[in-house]
Amino acid sequence: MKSSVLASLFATGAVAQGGAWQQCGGVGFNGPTTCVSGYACVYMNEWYSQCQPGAAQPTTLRTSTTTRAAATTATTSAPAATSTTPSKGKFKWFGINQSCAEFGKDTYPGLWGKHFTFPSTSSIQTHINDGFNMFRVAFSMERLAPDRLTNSFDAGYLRNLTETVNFITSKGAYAVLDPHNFGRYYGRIITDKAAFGSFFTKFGAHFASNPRVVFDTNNEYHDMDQQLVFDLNQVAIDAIRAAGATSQYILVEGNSWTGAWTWNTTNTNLGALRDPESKLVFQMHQYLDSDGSGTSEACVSTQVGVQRVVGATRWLRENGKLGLLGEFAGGANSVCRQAIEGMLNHLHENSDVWTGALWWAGGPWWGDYMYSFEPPSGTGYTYYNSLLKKYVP
Ligand SMILES: *[C@@H]1O[C@H](CO)[C@@H](O)[C@H](O)[C@H]1NC(C)=O
Ligand SMILES: *[C@@H]1O[C@H](CO)[C@@H](O)[C@H](O)[C@H]1NC(C)=O
Ligand SMILES: CC(=O)N[C@H]1CO[C@H](CO)[C@@H](O)[C@@H]1O
Repeated sequence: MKSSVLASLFATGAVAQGGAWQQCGGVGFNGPTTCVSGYACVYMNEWYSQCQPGAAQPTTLRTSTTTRAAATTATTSAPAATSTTPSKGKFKWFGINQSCAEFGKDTYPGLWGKHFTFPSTSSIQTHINDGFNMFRVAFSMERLAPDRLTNSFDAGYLRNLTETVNFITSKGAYAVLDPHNFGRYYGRIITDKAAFGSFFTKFGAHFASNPRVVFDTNNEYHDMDQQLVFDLNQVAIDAIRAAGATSQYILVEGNSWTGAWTWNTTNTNLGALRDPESKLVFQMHQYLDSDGSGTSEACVSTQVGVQRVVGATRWLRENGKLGLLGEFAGGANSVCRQAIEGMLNHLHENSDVWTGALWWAGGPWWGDYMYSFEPPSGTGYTYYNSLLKKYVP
């Protein structure tokens, strides 16, 4: 590009400068590649450069050589309060997992108010006021269908679950129904596909008339036969559709805890799942600690978020699929914050294939849990709400 053309672009203001912590480069990025005064565009990886505090070089377009050099001198100080808007793109969904109705795994059915509870509608309302529009409501299959997967549903648990769902959807948000069972029932891997199907026949029929419900086949299959994971997903899809729930999206999940970082090596067979309504969304999860388990406050690096999801982005695009990052979180520290912002910007940038993302987790019983997104004082909520709010649709 001729410098005169560039000069006129800058002169007319057609190309703005990136604000603090904004994306300023990367494959497929078309926004401003320079940063406001006091910030420099730092190369983080092929897909993501970011405006970080440092010497600004506001009028030069960077080559990867100069940005790589800048990266080596980048500061890692805590981020200033940001008021930037995220990169271009628009999510369909952005929200919070609501975890508590599946608590008390050692005690089935357990007692409401002692071993498990249901999400706080006032907390959900607080999130809705901030623009969040999807809530993934975890529950346990053992409490809904006690003793046998084929048994009829427990009326009290179903009523409480339905009340939570109806509260969410009556406010115009989406409710994900999340059987938080890891492909297991009373701790054993589910191998009876017909019984699994019968659960979803009843479940699909019960929620068939609510178009803002989103079905999830199961939370985080793991250490299971790959064909079985495929079959369980397909059986659930077929049962939900046959029960008359034809307008809703269905989230499928993969093996290996449905990890985004291992999707392209583990779960590629799931690309062959079939839905007569063509409304499947591939739900993946991603944590940013060293083993990806979401058990440490520490994130591997400021770039790890993007690094762990780019392969999934490529898989979704190459296979013509949609994805949802159904769980993500990081500790309340600046390394995690940069890693999460980079990852969300990448997803946002690729919102043609990524429908959105859901933080793990809200719920009234998380106490001082490092990722708690429960208002008003949850650790994750107080540290991350201002950042996450920027991505709501
Ligand atoms: C459902 O919620 C009510 C309170 O609204 C509670 O009294 C009851 O025990 C709950 N039952 C189950 C099975 O969750
Ligand atoms: C697979 O995904 C990982 C993690 O995102 C990525 O580093 C790797 O490049 C991907 N491989 C392919 C072939 O896309
Ligand atoms: C990463 C994370 O926090 N996972 C939790 C998911 O929820 C179950 C309980 O429902 C916990 O046991 C996991 O630790």
